[in-house]
Amino acid sequence: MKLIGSATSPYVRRIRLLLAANAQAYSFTDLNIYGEDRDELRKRNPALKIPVLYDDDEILYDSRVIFRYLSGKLSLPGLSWAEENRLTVIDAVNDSMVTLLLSQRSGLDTDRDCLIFNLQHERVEKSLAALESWAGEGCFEAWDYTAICLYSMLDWCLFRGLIELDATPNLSAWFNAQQGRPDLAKTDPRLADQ
Ligand SMILES: N[C@@H](CCC(=O)N[C@@H](CS)C(=O)NCC(=O)O)C(=O)O
Repeated sequence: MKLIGSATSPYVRRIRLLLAANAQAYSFTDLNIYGEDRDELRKRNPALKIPVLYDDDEILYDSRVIFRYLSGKLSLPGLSWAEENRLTVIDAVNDSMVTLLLSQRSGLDTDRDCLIFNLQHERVEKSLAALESWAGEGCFEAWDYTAICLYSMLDWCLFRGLIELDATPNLSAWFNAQQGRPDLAKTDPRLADQ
């Protein structure tokens, strides 16, 4: 198996953590998708996004599709509808935060009162409130795919300075309880030099 991604991407990290949790060997290609490796990304995925997984004759785009593929291949339990919904909410925060970060890097003031930024801020607020409540109900106790995705998203947002966990005590306690898990240190986005 070959995983194409970057050392900072939370969507790639979730797949790296899933593969590691299931002792699946793979090679990792670390691309700078907004810089010198853009041409390589163009060759790998017409949607111009990472992660991309290669396995035998299969090429899979999108972490959700990659998870479906791996759960079949590695005989992992699939997601319940409730877990699918929680994953959608995790992805909602992640996608909005990527939009806000790229807007900031484009020189835009994301605190400005304008529709596109207001929508992202509102989505993040509502979604984090739902995740806080699910964390309080113990929905992320097992280190399964949704927990891996939640951790990868929160840690990336913290790494990029996009959130603080003070206002969400359940998420904060849950996040702190995960520290020391194997493979988290190896996949820490802070190790990346891009
Ligand atoms: N729905 C996709 C989202 C992947 C995604 O947004 N990846 C980011 C990196 S963190 C990316 O490739 N961004 C490129 C862009 O937006 O131009 C997935 O789950 O794989």
